[in-house]
Amino acid sequence: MPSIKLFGNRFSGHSYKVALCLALTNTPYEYEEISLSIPRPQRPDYFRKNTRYDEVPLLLIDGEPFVQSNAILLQLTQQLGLMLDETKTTQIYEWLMWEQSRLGSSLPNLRFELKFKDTHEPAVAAWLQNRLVDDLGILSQQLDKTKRFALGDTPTIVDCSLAGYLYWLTDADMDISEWPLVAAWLERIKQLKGWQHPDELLVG
Ligand SMILES: N[C@@H](CCC(=O)N[C@@H](CS)C(=O)NCC(=O)O)C(=O)O
Repeated sequence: MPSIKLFGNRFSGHSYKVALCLALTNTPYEYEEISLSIPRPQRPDYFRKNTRYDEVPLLLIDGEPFVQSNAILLQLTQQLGLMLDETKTTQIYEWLMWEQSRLGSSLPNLRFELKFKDTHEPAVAAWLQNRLVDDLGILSQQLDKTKRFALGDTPTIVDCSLAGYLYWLTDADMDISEWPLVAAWLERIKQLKGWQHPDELLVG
């Protein structure tokens, strides 16, 4: 097994996606918290020199750097065989792209707006909330078809990606019970061996 090191942050669902994949596959890794309250230029040199975008997550596999959460998940499945499902490659790419442009954008930004910013922009929050409602509708439709996990009977990296921020939905002032299929799917992921809530998994 190669040496794996994850740099993340406890408030980052993008970091959680990667940590969740490693946890669900019982893959040993080292974790280091990067404080995002420190200005970017002052973050540790060994972190900055490996991140093109100055963002977490960063994953080192035998010292080789990988960035962008969904690209990291693809690397974990392709290079290390974690949660591998070669029959679903096209759908995996499709849903990872959708996640980045929709759910992985609307929810973290709404959460940031409502939980972390000192002053709120009601119009921005309303716009993000509308998008998030649409996104949870799309995810519900998919789960209605597949019944158990995002792409079928077994979990894939797509489940890790889509679930990235959803255990924090209350931070965005939304109630998961309004999307029962999504709530049941999150509960199903929760029952998988190795699952931990992001507040526990990302403590560093
Ligand atoms: N598209 C990126 C987004 C990563 C991202 O937005 N990371 C945030 C934390 S969740 C970050 O590191 N921001 C840098 C900062 O706050 O200075 C991914 O999926 O990895």
